[in-house]
Amino acid sequence: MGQPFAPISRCKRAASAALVTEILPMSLFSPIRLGALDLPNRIVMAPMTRNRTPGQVPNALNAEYYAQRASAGLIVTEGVTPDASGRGYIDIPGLYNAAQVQGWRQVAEAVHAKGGHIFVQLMHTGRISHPDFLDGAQPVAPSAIAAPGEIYTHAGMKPHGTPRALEAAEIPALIATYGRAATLAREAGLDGVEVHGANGYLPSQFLAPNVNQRQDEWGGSLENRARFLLGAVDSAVAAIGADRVGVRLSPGGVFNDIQDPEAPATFAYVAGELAKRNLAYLHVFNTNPGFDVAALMRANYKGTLILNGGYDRARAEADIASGLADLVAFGVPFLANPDLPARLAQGAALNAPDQGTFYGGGAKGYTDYPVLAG
Ligand code: 8OZ
Repeated sequence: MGQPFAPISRCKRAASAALVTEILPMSLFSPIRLGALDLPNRIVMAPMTRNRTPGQVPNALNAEYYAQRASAGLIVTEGVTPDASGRGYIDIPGLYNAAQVQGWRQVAEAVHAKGGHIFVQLMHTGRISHPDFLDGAQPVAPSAIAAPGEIYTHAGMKPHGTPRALEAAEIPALIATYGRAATLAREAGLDGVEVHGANGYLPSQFLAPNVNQRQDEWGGSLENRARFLLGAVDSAVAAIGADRVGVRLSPGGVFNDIQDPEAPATFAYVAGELAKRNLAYLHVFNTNPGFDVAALMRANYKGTLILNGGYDRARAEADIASGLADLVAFGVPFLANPDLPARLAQGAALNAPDQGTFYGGGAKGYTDYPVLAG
């Protein structure tokens, strides 16, 4: 006899759940399971460099800034240096020593006290760095090819110099810094890490044929060019589990002089490889480089997909309802609106961002944006 009626009642529940899903499309405010986390909404705070961490140790002002934005389903922090060799901008935080772990602990506690969730973005800047940030050492890169343009240092704007091509023998240890930083992130109480594979920083430099001209197993074929990024991801996964690791990509992006004439093929391959890893998510900068980035990534990535890039509420709702995106990340709107989810829910007006205070400074333009009354 067993349980003769149980399967029937389970069936009924399943049928009615399917019906609800059909009638009510997913919205920005539908809860979602993201790897190891249950999020109350699908609104993500996108990573944004703010240059307010002198000494590279997160401070009380940084904790207040992130805590103010804890109503996001998920906060992804600004780019954080996983290894001292990778610091590429003035006053950005690191995650490679004990003081930084302590600093991140106060950020994690402040965000969690308000019910939020926070992943730290691991950003090694490779050739985009400057000796001024590296105690005089030369930045490292796949090949000795300088990025055009200049970088803002404590002594003003300076040209990007020619980086030093990494020796093959030193690459595994560099990859392992992603795993070490992921372990430190969890020690600090952060919920997970996002590997910054976008925007022309080190993993993206390895992927790009114009920047990576190596002829060993780290360059040449697509499989070889993707080895650094996938290695960094695998290092983080081995350290803290795939359900606490995400990846950010910018398919077709040209920031920091990235050029890849085969970008659709490159990113279809990378998405497919990442999909095998059961990560918490893939986070994609959805711009318009001449091919349909979101459609390409959705077709090749059968996991949780976050889209980002100039979204407003209507476009975000449309992409979530259609199933193109599972979550949407907002950058500048979150910078200027600590209560962005409430404003989106109410259709309230948004504060205008003050571009003059995006990078560097103190509380002004950082923790002093007003929230809705009541
Ligand atoms: C703009 C200015 C400074 C840094 C990125 C970390 O593009 C950045 C960044 C962007 O990911």
